[in-house]
Formats: sequence, C-alpha cells, structure tokens
Amino acid sequence: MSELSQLVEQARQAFAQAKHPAELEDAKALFLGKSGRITELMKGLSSLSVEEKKTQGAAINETKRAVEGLLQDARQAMADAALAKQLAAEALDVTMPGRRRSTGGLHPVSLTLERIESIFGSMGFDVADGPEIETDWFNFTALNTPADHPARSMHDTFYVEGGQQDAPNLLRTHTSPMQIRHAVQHVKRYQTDIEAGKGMPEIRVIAPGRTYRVDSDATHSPMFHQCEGLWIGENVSFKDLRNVFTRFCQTFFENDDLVLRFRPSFFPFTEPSAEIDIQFPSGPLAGRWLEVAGSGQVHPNVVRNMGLDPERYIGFAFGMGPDRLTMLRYDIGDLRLFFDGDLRFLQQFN
Ligand code: 2NM
Repeated sequence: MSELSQLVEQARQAFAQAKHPAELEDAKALFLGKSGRITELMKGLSSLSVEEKKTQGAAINETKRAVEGLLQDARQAMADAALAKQLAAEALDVTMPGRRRSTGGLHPVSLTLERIESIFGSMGFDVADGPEIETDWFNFTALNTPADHPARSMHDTFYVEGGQQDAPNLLRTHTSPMQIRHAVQHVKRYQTDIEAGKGMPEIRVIAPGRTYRVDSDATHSPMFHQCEGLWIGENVSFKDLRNVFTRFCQTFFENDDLVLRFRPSFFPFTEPSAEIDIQFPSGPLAGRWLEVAGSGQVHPNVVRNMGLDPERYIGFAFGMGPDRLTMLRYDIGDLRLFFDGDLRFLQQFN
C-alpha cells in the first residue's frame, strides 16, 4: 500500500476512534492542521522538480480530498448519533394510556337543592339567599321565639363575636330569617300600594341553604341544609299548603301515588303547626310514614314582623331538610357520607 493510501487509512481509523466532536477535531488537526501530515507533505513539494511537483501535488491533493471526505462523513455520523440519542431520550410512548381530565360534578345535596329550586320555581316560587351569620332579631325574635326558648341556649346554637350586648350574632339555626328578610324587602317595595289599599303581589319564596346547630351523630351534623318555603297573600290557606307540598313530594320522588299526612305539632313561628309525613305505596320504603317537613300557618306576630297586617295577610310556611331528602331519594344510610369528601361515594351521583 502506498504511503498516501496508508495515510488515508490512518485518518479513517483516527476519525472512527473519536468519541466526541472535540476528539474528532483533534484528529482532524493531525492530518489537515497547520502542521498536520498532509500540510507537511504539501510543504515538502517545494524541494521537488516541476514534473514531480505536478504528479506528487495531484496525488497529495487527492489524498487531502479523501481525508476531508472522511472527516465530513465522521462529523455527520457523530451528529446523527447525537440526534438519535436525544430523540430516544425524549421519545413519547404514544401507546401509553392517557391521563383523562376529570369533569367534576355536583354533590348529591347540591343536586337535591337544584331539584327543589326547579320544582318550586315551576310553581312560581322565588329563591332567596342571605347571610349565614345572623342577628338575634332575624334568627329568633322576629320569628316569635322568646328569649327563654331552649333553641336560644348556648348548647344549641353557635354564637359568634359581634352584635348586641344581650343579643350576640350567631350562625343561623334555620333559613327562616331569610324569609323575614325577603318579606320585609317585598313589603317595602310595595309599601305605597299597600297603604293605598291596592295590596301587593303574593310573596312566594323558598330559602335553601346551610344552617348550623350544636349537634353531631350519625343522623345530625353541626352543619346541615334546610329549605324553607313561604307563601303569603290575602287568601292563602292550609289547603294550598297541602296542594303545593303534595305536588312537590310527588315530583321530587317521581311517584304520583305517594301520599301525605299532616300531624299536629308546635313551632313558635306558626299556629297551627303540623309535621308532614309521606308514605310510598310501593318500593323499598313502602308502608312506613316518613317525616319530611314541618309546616304551619304563619303566626300573626311573624306576619306583623314582616311589616304586614295579620288581619289582612295570611299564609303558610314549611321547612324541610335537603340532607334527609337526599338520603331518602338515594337510600343513603349515614349522613356523614355527605361530609367525608370520599370520591368513591360522590362519583356515584354524576
Ligand atoms: C319550619 C316549620 C314551620 C317557617 C316559618 C317561616 C316564616 F318565615 F314564615 F316564619 N319560615 N319557615 C317554618 C314553619 C319552618 O321548619 C321546620
């Protein structure tokens, strides 16, 4: 093998041994650099004859091009290998199962509240909303609940800072204060018409929301939900209450054969008062009377506290527990499941 073709072979091996670009450039310098082997050969031409310069020069040039070609190939191979390595490292496994974005959903009690609002909405009831921290007046006094009533005991109610000296503010124990607030607003709005003897449009409203009592076991939670309803007009009777509540229960439980029973009871804010029980004619809950609400004709003192004359205005009110309604509708045994936040439970409703 000629000296020149040996040189090409040596360059090939040197380039092949380079492990990274810097080593390749060092190897290049050995052959093509300022004092590289090929450069030295070129320098040696000066001592040759014109004829030899021609043939030797051409041969050296050919060798130089060959080495440059090998260098180019080695650089390319190195760049290809680096890219392949990077691609392999950053590769996506397109066959891997995707991470699904969960859509979330409503809590079963929220579903019940929406259902209640929609059913009463279809019967012309507005939905009232208001503060969970209430004054003594709206939560108790306006509702005809005297100062010595047991509901006002420290053991029954969460009192908070603020409010009057002997009447501290508290977490509302029912949503009835909202009914009073709503009625007072309504009466204010139609005050001139009422004073002129023209009267006002009927008050028809429900107040759903969170309520609080000092109570905690399998069937009581310190925070629970209530939805109260109020219908006040000049000619509203217990018969209307029965019709409205029957329609509500039958729609809510999707059972037109469901029956109601009114059982005499007592509430400070209604007189007369009644508990409302329902009974399913068939199904898993058939044959038992289930208590679902309290109700009654709004007490004259309460009507007066709404700013109305109880001789002219009369109406009924009711209060129910959406937590309990949800338990009945879905056959849930423990109230605490609503507040644990366990997705295995919650996901079943969406
Ligand atoms: C109940 C039972 C009976 C009630 C009374 C009122 C208001 F504002 F008219 F005074 N709202 N809700 C009421 C009546 C609530 O819950 C068991």
